[in-house]
Amino acid sequence: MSTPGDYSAVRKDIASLLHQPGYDDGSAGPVLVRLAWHSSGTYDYETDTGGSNGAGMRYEAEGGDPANAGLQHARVFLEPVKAKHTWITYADLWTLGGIVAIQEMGGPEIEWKGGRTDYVDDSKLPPRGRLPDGAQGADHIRFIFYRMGFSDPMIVCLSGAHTLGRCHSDRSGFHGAWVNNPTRFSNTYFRLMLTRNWKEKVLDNGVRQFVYYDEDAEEELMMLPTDMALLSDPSFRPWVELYAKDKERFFADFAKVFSKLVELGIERDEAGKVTNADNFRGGYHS
Ligand code: ZEM
Repeated sequence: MSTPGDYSAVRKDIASLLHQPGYDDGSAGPVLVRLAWHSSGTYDYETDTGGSNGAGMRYEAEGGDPANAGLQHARVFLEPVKAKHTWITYADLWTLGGIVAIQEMGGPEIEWKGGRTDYVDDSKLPPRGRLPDGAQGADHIRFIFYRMGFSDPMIVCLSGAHTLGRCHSDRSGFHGAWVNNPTRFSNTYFRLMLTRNWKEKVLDNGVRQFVYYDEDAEEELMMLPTDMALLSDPSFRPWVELYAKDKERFFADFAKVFSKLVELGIERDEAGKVTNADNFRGGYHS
């Protein structure tokens, strides 16, 4: 137990569960980052629906979306933290999980504020299909991310998260990691994208991706079709080049854009208090 609002106690406990020797590359970090992103990335500006408020992945409508396959692992990793700090909402815990994981994996410190609600407002539920499909191209990525209010440079920057973690055949159908040190936050994704000779490959399950055999790592690394679209699109590409050569700039921009991501749909007053969360029904008192 901790005092309600003591987020530093929660941060500490998230940090100490990241080491998971039996799981993937030995870290819960990447899948926690994906949980934070998919919690928030359903947001639509025009209708003010979706986003992290409500922690909708607890329910089948959102949790069972094929786009969210595998994220139950992330939620299970965080369950002991919720059991210990019962006052925190899932919506806060799932977004904070990604923030702490990025920092612990060597990434930037990212501004994060609490106060999200677990109260499910039926009028705010996102339909399925709001999250991006890795098999598609630049038009699709723009359609998905413009809906959340992101620009082309922000899209490229956010995609740099693919320096973390891997694709799982039994989750998305894609297979492999983007870089050979996938539990360390860096700009390697951009550097490899630009400098390696990526070849199209159709996997046994019929899924199409791009691969490059890394002789040093003795491992085949991968890119999604949406990743490669950043390289071929004239508005995206200069940002790939910038982030590949300027790691500091990438870290600084990523910190800004990821904190914007986890704030989608959260309204605050000047003091930072959330004004569109029903905390009586969903928050501290639930
Ligand atoms: Zn991802 N992502 N993503 N992404 N992603 C996967 C894995 C991870 C796309 C996508 O289709 C996929 C962002 C944007 C986009 C992470 C973070 C962020 C996987 C593999 C796919 C298929 C899932 C699996 O099989 O387990 C597409 C199309 C995107 C937009 C164009 C953004 C934005 C992210 C955060 C800022 C992370 C960390 C992973 C690794 C998860 C893991 O379990 O290792």
